[in-house]
Amino acid sequence: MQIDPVVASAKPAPPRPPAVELPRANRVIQLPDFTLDGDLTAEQSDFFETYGFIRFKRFVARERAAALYQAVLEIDRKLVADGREKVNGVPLIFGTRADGTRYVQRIPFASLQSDVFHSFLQDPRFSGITRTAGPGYRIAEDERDGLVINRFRNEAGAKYKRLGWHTDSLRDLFYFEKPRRYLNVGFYLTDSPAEVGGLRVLPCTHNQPISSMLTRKMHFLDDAPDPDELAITAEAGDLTIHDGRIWHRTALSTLTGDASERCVSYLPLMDGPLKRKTESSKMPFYFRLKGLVGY
Ligand SMILES: O=C(O)CCC(=O)C(=O)O
Ligand SMILES: [Fe+2]
Repeated sequence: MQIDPVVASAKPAPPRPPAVELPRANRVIQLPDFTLDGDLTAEQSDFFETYGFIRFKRFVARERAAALYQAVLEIDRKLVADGREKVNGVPLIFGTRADGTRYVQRIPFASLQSDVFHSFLQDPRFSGITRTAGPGYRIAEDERDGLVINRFRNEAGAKYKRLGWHTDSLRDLFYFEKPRRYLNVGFYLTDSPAEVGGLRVLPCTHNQPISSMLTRKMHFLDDAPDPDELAITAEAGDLTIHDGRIWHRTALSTLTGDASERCVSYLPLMDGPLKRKTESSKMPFYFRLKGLVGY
């Protein structure tokens, strides 16, 4: 039978499959659109304690996130202009543009370098999150790596494109401390749809024994998608919290160049002994491990 071309083209177009398919866990675990007004509600705390992560929509308006992103670019320009290689002993990770100029892909201690970020941390809702973390927790602005800004990009000169599976608590061992609960508060400066790769977590693994925290996967070397992983997508202005003991990775963007940039800051909330970093602090051993796997 001959198909009349006019009739054929009048048919509704079949629904377009999403550019990037989300992992199957995303079809089972719906990420609720929580918002954070003061302290976490009982429902929000339950979600966080159950899964080991939580996402809050519109922690700040897109415009504020865009202004904070401009502050990132300012910190970047200053670090490059000053020829800095480290901040408080923590190495910077650089990418190289096609014209040979450098940009910083991992900026530690950002709030010590920028009033804009320091004031951002004075938002009373951060104290609410700190209270949720537990008594004695504090915002670690000058400990470990302080407020870290990551700029993942997928392009030829980029050094920081993705991250293999890891737990953040492994760091504790390199500081000769028993891994304990510490929370990583993520703030999204740019949009993070599935296309730009982004955070993949293994829900509930924050409740694992230390043995599986160490050995479930090869830290940073294993980059393979896990059948049980969940993708955390977000928009500029959203905020996430994940437990440092949860297994997670950063997936490579399917886009390239500027469209692939995913800029997320991480703020550690810690308790325990206070070990302030200064310009005379030594490079943490942890970075040798990262260096070995090419970051
Ligand atoms: O890409 C992310 O959101 C997570 C980055 C991360 O896991 C890390 O810097 O330790
Ligand atoms: Fe991490």
